[in-house]
Amino acid sequence: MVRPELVSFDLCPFVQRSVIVLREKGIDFDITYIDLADPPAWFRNISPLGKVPLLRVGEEVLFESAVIMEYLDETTPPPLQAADPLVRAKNRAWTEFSSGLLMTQYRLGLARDEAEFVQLAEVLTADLARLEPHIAGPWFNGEAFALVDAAFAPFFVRHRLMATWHPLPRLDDLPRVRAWQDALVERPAVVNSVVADFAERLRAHFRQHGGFAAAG
Ligand SMILES: N[C@@H](CCC(=O)N[C@@H](CS)C(=O)NCC(=O)O)C(=O)O
Repeated sequence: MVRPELVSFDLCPFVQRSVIVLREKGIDFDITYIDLADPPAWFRNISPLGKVPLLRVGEEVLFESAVIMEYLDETTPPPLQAADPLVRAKNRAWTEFSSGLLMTQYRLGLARDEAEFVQLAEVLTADLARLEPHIAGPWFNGEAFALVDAAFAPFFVRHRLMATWHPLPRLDDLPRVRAWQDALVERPAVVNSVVADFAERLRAHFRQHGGFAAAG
C-alpha cells in the first residue's frame, strides 16, 4: 500500500478509530491535523462531507471511519475481522451503535448543567446495558481483538476520563462492559492513539464550549 495520510482533528473519536487500526497493524502513515473550526481550503476541496477522518491513499480519498478501518484491514494482514460473515455483520451493526454512543457522549460533555448531565448519563448507561450481554470477553468477539473493539475504544477512553471530572454512573452492574473498558484503555495501540496531552485538551474543549462537567 502507498504510505497513507490521515487527515485528523486531535480530539475526534472517529479519527482515533483509524489511528488504532493503523497502530495495531504497524502501518507507517502521515498524520495531518486541521482545525475543524477553520478548515483549510484544500480540506474543503477533498472532503465530500467536510468531516474527518479522511484517509488519502495516493490520489484517492476515503471518508467514514468504519470504511477506513475496513480498508486498512483488508489491505494489511493479519485480519482484524472474524472469518465468519455473520460475526462480521453483527460487528458492523455494533460499530454503528458505537457511533451513536459517541454522539451522546459528546452531548454529555457539552451539558450545560447537572440536570442535563444526569439525563444524558442515564441514556448512556441504558445503552451500555444493551451492550452488556453481547460482549464475549476479553474482547468483543472473544480471544481476538477485532475492528469492533477499535470502534468502541475511543468511547471508553473518554468515558474513563470524563468520570474523573464529574461522577458518572458506575459500571458495577455491567461487569462485561467494565472489564472490556479496562482492557481497551490499556491496549498499547489505544494508549498511543491520541496526542500526549489529550486529557487536558479534551477537557479544555468542553470547558470552552460551556460544558458543565469539564468546568469543575
Ligand atoms: N460518520 C463519520 C463521523 C465523522 C465526524 O462526525 N467527524 C467530526 C469530528 S469528530 C467532524 O468532522 N465534524 C465536522 C463537521 O461536521 O462539520 C465517521 O465515522 O467518520
